[in-house]
Amino acid sequence: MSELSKYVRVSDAVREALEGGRPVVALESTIISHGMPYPKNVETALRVEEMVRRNGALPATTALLDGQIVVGLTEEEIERVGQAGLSSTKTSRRDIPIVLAEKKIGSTTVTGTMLAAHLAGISVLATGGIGGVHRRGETTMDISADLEELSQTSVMVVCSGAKSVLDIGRTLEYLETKGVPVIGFQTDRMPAFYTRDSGFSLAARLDEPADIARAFEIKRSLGLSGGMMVANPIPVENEMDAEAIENTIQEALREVEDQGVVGKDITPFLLDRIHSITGGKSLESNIALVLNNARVAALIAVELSKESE
Ligand code: PSU
Ligand code: MN
Repeated sequence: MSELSKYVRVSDAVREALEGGRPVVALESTIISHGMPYPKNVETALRVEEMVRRNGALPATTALLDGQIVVGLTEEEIERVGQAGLSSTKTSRRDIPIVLAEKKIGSTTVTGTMLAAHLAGISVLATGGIGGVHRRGETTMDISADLEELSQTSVMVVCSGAKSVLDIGRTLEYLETKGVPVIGFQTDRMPAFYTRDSGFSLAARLDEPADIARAFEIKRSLGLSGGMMVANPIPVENEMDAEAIENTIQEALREVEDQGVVGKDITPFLLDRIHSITGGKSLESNIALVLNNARVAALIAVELSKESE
């Protein structure tokens, strides 16, 4: 690990694992603060960490606390972020300096977590879904910073694609333009979070964690900048009905419009509305897919640690 800024704190366990070349998986915290209600969020975060451990890697949940980016939260710190919930600051790249200066609680988005992981020397990140180009993004220009971060920061993001609240076609176009590899894990189709197939096909598919690890290692070895997205579909038994989800999303999008929700509040608002409208059913699917992503991310991190031996 290179010399760390005093604004970054890496837990002892994570530092030792990285120094020993052992596998580590970074985990985001916006999903905890803004993606699920308390206390289900904390319970899920701890289950996700356990899933990473059970598959041979060390979890490193990240957040901004007391003026530092913390990589490898303790259970108490996860509880702190979970309790803070929506009163914590959803922290993307642009927010980091301000949240640190104000010593606020900041939960990291995929972007924030990629940055934190990269600073600490972690290569693999697990999450639920990434942000992307929003529907009507061609006029609103609402495009998640996650896409830009994937284009510049060398961290692999294991996710279940992007929610179809987004414009998945344009999200894929954007990633292609930015040179971000999008690899289907055991699938040829871009998943849409609650469903396994968004209707869009992927240019690349790899079936083995070792192959994905090798591709990442090759990209890094060649000095090709940016990250990589691994699209891991929701398990079949947890998949939701595509039409029901689409109707729910349409309803939630109308509410965004009616209530004038803008900027970074849009994604958490949509997530919350979808959970309410589906009566918590989508929350269960959400948890299932995150656990599955944590599992696959750990398997890849294990292979990656062999690659770089
Ligand atoms: N999509 C989800 N669940 C989430 C998020 C996105 O299905 O919790 C969170 C992630 O932290 C992601 C962020 O990085 O929202 C993207 O927010 P925005 O669209 O404002 O960039
Ligand atoms: Mn946005």
